[in-house]
Amino acid sequence: MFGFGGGGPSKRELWLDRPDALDLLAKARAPADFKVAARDLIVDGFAIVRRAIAPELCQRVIADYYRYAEENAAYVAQNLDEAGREKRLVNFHLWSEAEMRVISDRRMMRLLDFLFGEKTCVYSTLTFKYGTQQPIHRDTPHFVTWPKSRFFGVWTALEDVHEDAGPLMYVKGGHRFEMEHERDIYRRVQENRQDMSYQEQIVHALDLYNGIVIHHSPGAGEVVTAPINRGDVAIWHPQLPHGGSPARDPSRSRWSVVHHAAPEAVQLHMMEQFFTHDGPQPPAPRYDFARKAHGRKVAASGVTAYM
Ligand SMILES: O=C(O)CCC(=O)C(=O)O
Repeated sequence: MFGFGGGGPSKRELWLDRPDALDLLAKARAPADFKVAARDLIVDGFAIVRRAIAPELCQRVIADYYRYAEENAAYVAQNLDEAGREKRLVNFHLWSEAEMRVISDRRMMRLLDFLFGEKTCVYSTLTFKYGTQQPIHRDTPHFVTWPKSRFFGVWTALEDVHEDAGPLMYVKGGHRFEMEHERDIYRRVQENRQDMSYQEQIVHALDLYNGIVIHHSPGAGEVVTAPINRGDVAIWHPQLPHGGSPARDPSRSRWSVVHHAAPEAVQLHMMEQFFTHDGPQPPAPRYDFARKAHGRKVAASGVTAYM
């Protein structure tokens, strides 16, 4: 594995988040393009690796999706949004060998190993036929780890992203702003909303958290859209505010797959733990690994389904 030699950073923190991250990077042993990606993540919270995935493989994922849709026509018809477009498909890599290949690409995985400083596994995926138009948000509540920030969103364009299709957007450098601690937000909800059930309180805490991210984002950095073409892979820091920009033409496709990447030694936890779990020790493990794909462990953490 590429890295830092004997005196490298400890695994207690993401080395990219250390105040001396750029010095560490200068000393690291890694290919030049890995270092560029690491630098962009340190400074901007966002990096693009151009032409990382072969165009033919991207096309095979789309062809697999059409085969899936044909074989599951009734299920697809039940999962359309108000505009009649398919919703996002979770864990399509468990159905499509081509998608599994995209997300476990050998070189991208080695880059992620370098960024985490430890071996990366395959966790879960979302496959999008259309732009998400999702408001600016941080992913941390949905993919929380102990130690913190052991997560990257890894987004592959399966086709060239047209500017009218709602390109990915993000707040440049926005991964650095501090906000009220999540357990303080939850405590406030517990105190003030005793009329709510536990689940409602968690969802309300998430709404407040997302509101704070949206409120702080404009002052934290420039909001930019990323020009991304087929086979390019974008990686974002877990704390980076990002989303899908509004689509001028929502009927235009924007084929893409996002892989939620974590080290195999660290479990990804969900928003209940994010708001309620205290202390340095992680909660009990949630999932096991069912198999390996291209030398990488694959989490047994769900099924292929629309969401
Ligand atoms: O693909 C997009 O438009 C946004 C995706 C996103 O925000 C996410 O997966 O967290």
